[in-house]
Amino acid sequence: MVKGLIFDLDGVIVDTAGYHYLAWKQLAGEIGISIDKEFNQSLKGISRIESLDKILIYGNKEHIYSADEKNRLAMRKNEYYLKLLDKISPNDILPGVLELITKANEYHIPCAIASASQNAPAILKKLGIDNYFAAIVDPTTLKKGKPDPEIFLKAAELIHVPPEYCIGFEDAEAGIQALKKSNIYSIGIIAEGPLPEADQVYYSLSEIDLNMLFK
Ligand code: B16
Ligand code: MG
Repeated sequence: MVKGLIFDLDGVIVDTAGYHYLAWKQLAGEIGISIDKEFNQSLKGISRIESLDKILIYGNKEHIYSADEKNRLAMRKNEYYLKLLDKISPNDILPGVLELITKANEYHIPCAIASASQNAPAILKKLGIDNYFAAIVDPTTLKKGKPDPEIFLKAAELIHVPPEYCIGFEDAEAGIQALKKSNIYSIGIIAEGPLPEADQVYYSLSEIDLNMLFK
């Protein structure tokens, strides 16, 4: 029986991956590293600083910057990203999201956000759906990112629902692995690559039969 829903943000509720890519591409270009869309796939679902580390390793520049310099680079990328995010509006909510969270609210099933993004509260506000969520995990409070289960276990705790009564929605492999380790039933939303470890997969949340889900 479903008693709580836990959502990843980027790739599940809104497609911000393209904006992350453009912002990283600009930053990486400025420090002499060229990244492409295929490489960007490996940044999905992982934190800002881990993404920067991966880019530096990819460009053989992992030993050049101090921790402070890396923080400044990550902040600069976030400024580029926030500028791009200016454009987002409720029209960018991915298909099926509104129907799902509306129905969940009707049934008094709490919804939570388990996103690696520190920008999640601002993005949900811009999309006009922040009120649908009973909890948003603050990723800065976590010891480990996905694929560690911590973020999903925290989300379940915040909505007071045992993990085994939750369903988690994810578009990244690391997120599906985190759900598995949390003992949360996983629904994978496929953007590009397959998600073989997910319990169920869809191309869009709009394909889900809500009557079946809440049965
Ligand atoms: P920020 P998700 C993740 O969102 C993105 O997929 C990932 O590419 C990004 O690096 C991460 O958020 C951190 O985002 O820089 O905004 O804090 O998929 O976990 O919702
Ligand atoms: Mg995601």
